Amino acid sequence: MAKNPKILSIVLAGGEGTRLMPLTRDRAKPAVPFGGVYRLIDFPLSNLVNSGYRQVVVLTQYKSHSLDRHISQVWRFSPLLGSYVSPVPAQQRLGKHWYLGSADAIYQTINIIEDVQPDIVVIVGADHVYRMDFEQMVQQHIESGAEFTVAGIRQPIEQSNQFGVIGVDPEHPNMIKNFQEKPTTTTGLPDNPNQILASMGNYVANTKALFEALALDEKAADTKHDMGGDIAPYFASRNEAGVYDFNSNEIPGSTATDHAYWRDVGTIKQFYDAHMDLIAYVPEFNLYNQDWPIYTMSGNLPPAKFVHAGRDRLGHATDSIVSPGVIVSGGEVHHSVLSPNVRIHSWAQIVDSVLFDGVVINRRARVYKAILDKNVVLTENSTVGIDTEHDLARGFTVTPDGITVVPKNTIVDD
Ligand code: ADQ
Repeated sequence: MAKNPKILSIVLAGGEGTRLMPLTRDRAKPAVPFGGVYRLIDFPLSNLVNSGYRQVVVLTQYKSHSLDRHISQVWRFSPLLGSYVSPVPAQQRLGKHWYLGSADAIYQTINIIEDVQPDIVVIVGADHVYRMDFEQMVQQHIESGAEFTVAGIRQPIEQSNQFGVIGVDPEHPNMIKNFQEKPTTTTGLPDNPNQILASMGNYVANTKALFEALALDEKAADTKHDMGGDIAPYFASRNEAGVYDFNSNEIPGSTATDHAYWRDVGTIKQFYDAHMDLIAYVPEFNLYNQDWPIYTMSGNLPPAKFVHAGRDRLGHATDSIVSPGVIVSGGEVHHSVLSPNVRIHSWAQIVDSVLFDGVVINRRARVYKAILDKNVVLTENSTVGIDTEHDLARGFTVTPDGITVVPKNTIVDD
């Protein structure tokens, strides 16, 4: 391996995100707004850029229009300086099919990787909220001699069917003995039977070995062409897979509270909870750590404004994140996330909720424990999340935990 290996990063951004419906009705999961001003893809891309990796291809596929637009508007680097983030849509390059799985998506992009000729490929998912210095993982990968390294994090054993489960070799704790994708039953870790070591879906691979694995996988009969389901187990079976412990990743400016924070936001409940983590008194995930910034661009917007519209109409927000372009005029907001251009009018109440761009809450309307997608309008006196039976009857999504989701552009009129 060269002293300064050439690194190409690949972001897998083609997932459908069916469990996030209706937020993924019109957009790819990585394009789902998060934390007021961001989209999910801003997290992996910020991590890559902060790690010093500026040659990035983003593999898109499903409803990728808003994702492509966001990448080209926000993440345009100077190709002159050798830095780029390029969206690569599925192209049916190697046959008349869309990408079958994440491994096939990379295989179909092989010509782009060959053009760059990297020594190492860093492959990351696009659906998680976290900070990570990939350079630390790459260093361990090189030192360990593994052909393929998987980032691992401890998770409760009950969730093993949602993750790739890593079995570590007790004699060589940096190497993977076996890898099972989303097993229905598994055993816990030797030092804690209630936990497993889960794959984070982030991989570092030597390019040559990866190409060989992908080419074999492409021809195999019994495969889902999936990085977690097929490629990671292939390297594990050859004793060539290493594991990188995410807990050892050091981020400048992080605190004991948000060290090694990582959330899969694949379901509405997880997505909602991760928002609540942002607004906790001591945030579980600190957006304000400028030593490892999360980048985005939310347009040329004026600052947020709070209007005292009358004696009992003191427009205010507490324990909340309020984005640029918002006006809270005579309404109350508590423990909520407001995205740009939201309007809250007199006597309205918003509690424990997440409002996307352009939402309008008219007078005396009330919102509790809800996610309102882009441009939702609540007419005067209407409610969301107050009566979940009524929400269901109106066709809104209500999770078993009582989170109501109102789809994009809905006019809520009781
Ligand atoms: P999942 O997230 O269930 O598990 P998958 O649906 O393949 O796996 O998604 C992984 C990433 O690839 C996501 O970012 C997704 O958007 C993207 N993706 C999926 N299909 C794609 C395609 N055809 N083209 C481009 N991108 C695609 C994975 C691993 C598990 C691991 C969890 C961690 O398989 O082993 O534990 O991530 O959340």
